[in-house]
Amino acid sequence: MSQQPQEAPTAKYRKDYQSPSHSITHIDLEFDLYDKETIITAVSKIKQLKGSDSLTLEGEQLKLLGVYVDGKQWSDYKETNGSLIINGLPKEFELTVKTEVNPEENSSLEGLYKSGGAFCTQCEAEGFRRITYYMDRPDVLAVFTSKVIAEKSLYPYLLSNGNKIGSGELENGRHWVQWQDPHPKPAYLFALVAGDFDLLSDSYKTVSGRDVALEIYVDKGNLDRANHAMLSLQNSMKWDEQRFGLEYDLDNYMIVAVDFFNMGAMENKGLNVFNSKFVLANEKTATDTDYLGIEAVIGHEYFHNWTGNRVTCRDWFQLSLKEGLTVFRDQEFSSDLGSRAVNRINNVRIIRGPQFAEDASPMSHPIRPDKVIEMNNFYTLTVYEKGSEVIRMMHTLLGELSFQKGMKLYFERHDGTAATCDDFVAAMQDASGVDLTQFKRWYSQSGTPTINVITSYNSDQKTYNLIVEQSTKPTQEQQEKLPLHIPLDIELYDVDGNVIPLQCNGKSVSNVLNITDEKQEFTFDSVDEKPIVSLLREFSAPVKLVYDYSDQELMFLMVHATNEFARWDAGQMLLAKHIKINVDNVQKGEAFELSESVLDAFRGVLLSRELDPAFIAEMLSLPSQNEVAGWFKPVDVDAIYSVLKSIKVAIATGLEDELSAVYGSLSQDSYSIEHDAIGKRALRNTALGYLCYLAQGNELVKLQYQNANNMTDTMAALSSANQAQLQCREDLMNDFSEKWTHDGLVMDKWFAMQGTNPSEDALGVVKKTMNHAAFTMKNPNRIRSLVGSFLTANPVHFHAKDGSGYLFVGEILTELNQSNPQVASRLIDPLLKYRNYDESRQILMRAELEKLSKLENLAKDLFEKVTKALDS
Ligand code: B3K
Ligand code: ZN
Repeated sequence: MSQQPQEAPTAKYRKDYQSPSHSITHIDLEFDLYDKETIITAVSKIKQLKGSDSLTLEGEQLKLLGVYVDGKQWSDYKETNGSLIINGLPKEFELTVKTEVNPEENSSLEGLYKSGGAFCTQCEAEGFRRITYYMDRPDVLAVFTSKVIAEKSLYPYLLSNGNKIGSGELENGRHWVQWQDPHPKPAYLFALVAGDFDLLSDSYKTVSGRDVALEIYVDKGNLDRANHAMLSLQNSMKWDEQRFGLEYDLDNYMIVAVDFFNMGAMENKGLNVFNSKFVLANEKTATDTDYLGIEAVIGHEYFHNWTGNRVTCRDWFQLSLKEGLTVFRDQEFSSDLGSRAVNRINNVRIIRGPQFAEDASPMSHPIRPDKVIEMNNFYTLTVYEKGSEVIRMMHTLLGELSFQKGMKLYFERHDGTAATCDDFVAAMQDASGVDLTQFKRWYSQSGTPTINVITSYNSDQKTYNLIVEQSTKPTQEQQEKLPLHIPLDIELYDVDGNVIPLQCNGKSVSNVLNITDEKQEFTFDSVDEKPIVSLLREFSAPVKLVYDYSDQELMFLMVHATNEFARWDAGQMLLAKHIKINVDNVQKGEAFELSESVLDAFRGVLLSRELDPAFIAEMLSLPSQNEVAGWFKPVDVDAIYSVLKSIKVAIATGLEDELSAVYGSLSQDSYSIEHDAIGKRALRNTALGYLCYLAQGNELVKLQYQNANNMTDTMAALSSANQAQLQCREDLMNDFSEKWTHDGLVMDKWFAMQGTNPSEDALGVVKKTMNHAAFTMKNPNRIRSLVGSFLTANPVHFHAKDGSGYLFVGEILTELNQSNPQVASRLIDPLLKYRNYDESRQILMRAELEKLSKLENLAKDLFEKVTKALDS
């Protein structure tokens, strides 16, 4: 068995890419599945492409049982740490590699492992090398055949990619099924599942009339929770045909829901493996947010079939080629099916909150990284979400029609191959004629650009002038920054809210300005009065906007901006101004203040009869504590918490009548997940989130909890009780836990409440909760719900001055470094940002990082992040 590397892990660089030395056209796998000793036989057809007669294969945590070339035992090989080097090979040969692995002991949930009673695999990014020695890189594409053998009574379903081509019975109660995937693919898209499930079957007729069998496999007893996933899959298939002209290419599409999974889901060809969180839902167990999450993730994995699987990545530095693009596609899917404005708002919250924070952290990297130690560390908000923003900017610059032409050309050129981000941009440029040369810097430059805007009006000339300056601060790994090509979408209004058409030299011009220089000036003519400008409409670029808006202008835009996103954004900017003023007040020991006019602006929104309730709910939601933290250095955690709470109480007090009226008028008798119904619930529960701070709060929350006929309303009550620390909190929490202890997935919601509990003894509560019957450190969902929410959403207690929060997290990370390094590496992020805090907190946080850096057997995952943080 090869060991974890003892010497310092080494980095790989994008610039060092070399094409593969050999091709593998076919691989024929056989799995003889046993809990502790699974034997894998891999027979590959290999051709030499370059000069040398030796072949290097990757492998980790494997017991090598034998190597054969063209059927003959081969001894001219060397097994090193992480690789197998086979020498003296012919130009073309059949290689057989026999390995043994221990799925039961595999707690990393990478490679072949047991999830509950089932065997399953996770191979992206580099997990296939934990199954057999192979050229485990995305630019080696082979036709996979897989034979799966296991005990029939325990594992009646034996699944792998593609079409079933054979099956049979064996002695000793074992059976086998053989699969073949006709589409050549890299090893990271391989999957195997063996288990006993309930099965939901349906079908889909593609646009060209082919019937596709759709199958969703869930744990026994969960069949009534799979319908929404099935509907979402059918909707995804239809949407991709209609909007992108892309049809599914196999006769079956299988999804398996498993409880033990490191991330959301995995797009393995024809056999997606999903975290059960993103499959299972009914109104009793899932919130509206869960339903929407399922739709988005089912869509995302399905859309990967073209953007990821049919065209894959040449190397892992190109990850955003498939992820940024597929996130863009899933965002468009959700927006076309639901509310575009609400979707945009939620995506922008992620960019402005955690993604901007990542850009400013020791882990900052371009959407196409240049240097990687552990690939799993780069499945980041930058690669995914900022990557999607980069695709969206191209969409804005080209327009839907040319963008779709670009997609078509991309598939014509690269279908069935492994491509690069440059290939994608080239297709977009060639199909549209839009010059994207400078735009490509978005792929190589990290950090968040700032756009500074100064405006002036000339009443004699009737001209309006915009001076736009852009700059990007140096990031840890990249000091030099160049000007980017930034699409800046703007609109002008007259005092009555009418749109003033944009004209330059008498000619009408686009709303989207091309910002390409460090400093640029735009002059618009025929502007008859001093206008009000709406800037960065639709968040047309992932940048920080600096513009000196007055309160009055923002209140005007909240009402008159034609773009719904811009209205919401004006509300957020107004809140931001007053949050900043009050943080300053708190720090100076002065009183909290919020003017009547600000309250009036939100009163107007609340009383609007035209606006969609879902949108009003977003307008009334404050920026998160984490987003606000990004505006300050050093971050004053306690002051920010107290200001956000004071704003809540001020709005609740000032708008009590309106909030109560809205709350009373929006109750619904039955539950449906139509968007209209979701919107009403969202607004009603937003109102509750304010009213809970008032005298009536305790009764109101208790009543809602008792009367709720769906999980959305139950959780809204529980979360209000939690945040406002209501007297009923404990009773409601106990009731919930008694009802759901048997169901880990539902209990995750409860664990998150414990993780974010604002009581004095928050950490004590978290520690105690770790002994709850439904909690286990083996399940990533449980860890993220309890410990993850403490770290990311309970800043006051995670950052407790005595360092107790940091110490606790250090201990958890030490444990996870052994059992599941990928999960450890996700959790550590808040600790990396220690430089943002005051000196005494910095010292305490750094001490934990230093302890971790000295761990024996520190996994590559943590090594990479800890080293970067300590170097900062
Ligand atoms: N491609 C997978 C993520 C794999 C993560 C590996 N650590 C899911 C997705 O983005 O669709
Ligand atoms: Zn993806």
